[in-house]
Amino acid sequence: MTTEELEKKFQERIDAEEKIEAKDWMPADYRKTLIRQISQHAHSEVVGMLPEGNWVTRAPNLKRKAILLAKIQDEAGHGLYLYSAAETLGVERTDLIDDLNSGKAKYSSIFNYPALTWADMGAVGWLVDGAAIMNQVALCRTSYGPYARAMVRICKEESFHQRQGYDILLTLSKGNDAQKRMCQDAINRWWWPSLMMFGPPDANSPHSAQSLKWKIKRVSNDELRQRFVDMTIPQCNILGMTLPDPKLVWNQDRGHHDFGEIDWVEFNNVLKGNGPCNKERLEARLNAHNEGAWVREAAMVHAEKRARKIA
Ligand code: BYC
Repeated sequence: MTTEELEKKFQERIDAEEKIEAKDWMPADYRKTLIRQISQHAHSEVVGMLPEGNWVTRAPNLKRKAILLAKIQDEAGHGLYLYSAAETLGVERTDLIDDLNSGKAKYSSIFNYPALTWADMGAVGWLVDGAAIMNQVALCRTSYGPYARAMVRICKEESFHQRQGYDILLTLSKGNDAQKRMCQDAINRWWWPSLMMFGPPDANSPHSAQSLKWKIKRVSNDELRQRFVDMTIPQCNILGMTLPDPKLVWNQDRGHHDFGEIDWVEFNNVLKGNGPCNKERLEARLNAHNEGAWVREAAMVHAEKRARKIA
């Protein structure tokens, strides 16, 4: 078959909602796009542990600490499923991790913002995990089988993460004046960066059209963002808090909430490495990688010994 014929057959399989599996023929750009997206996603999970890790020793009680630890461990697990999914496409995990550590690879913009107070653990869980779930539930139906299957489990765990974040904020919102202020302040700081997580507007998203055609992405950046805004407002009302956007208003004609303009200059700056915590995050990743070298070496020696025993 010619490449054109193979591409046509491939698109027919996609249109028929068939899952593409690791050994199936796929266009080179489909593979490349998946490796890019899945590895960026894996890096986001791993870097996402850092702002929360910062609060483990300062959680207000043992129960909150145990829950936060479990959440952070889940994020590490998500990174591992996703690196495994990427490896099915013929890349080496070590190369992907090298790209993260050298600053070559992207990870979600959101993790370049600081977690300043305990309320940030609530806002991250509620808003950041909430935005992540909105995006990831759609990805459970992505056309690449190994990615779609990884997403199913990740989404189940993310739902618990969002609930724990909301629970932190609900407690603070019923607390004293200082706790209420802390709650509102965290929401104010995380709201706009959470909306940026969905990526640039559809009109400025270079990858969207092809990714939607290949059903790598199932819903556009703007549509997911809108769904997130609509979902979040009633939850915010229950908290008795406000969102930092004077333009947020229900639009009867559209059947959705209108909202203000996102600061895309800020977003692009964060992507270029100039966000408040970009340098700190990369340094922390690099240190963790270097300090963990002995664990990787020990695991390799153990695996080799086992392999020799079995042989
Ligand atoms: N941050 O054409 P576009 C989580 C980049 S957190 C950084 O729309 P695409 C977690 C994009 O990569 C969430 N970069 O791209 C939660 C591209 O750059 P390159 C992680 C961004 O790929 C709590 C360029 O901008 N989730 O899991 O079609 C705790 C043009 O964009 C961002 C995922 O990664 C951003 N926010 O759509 C712990 C979900 N937005 O590659 C962890 C999977 C855009 O050309 N990924 N860019 O240099 C996706 O669904 C899609 O990749 C995106 C972007 C919607 C993010």
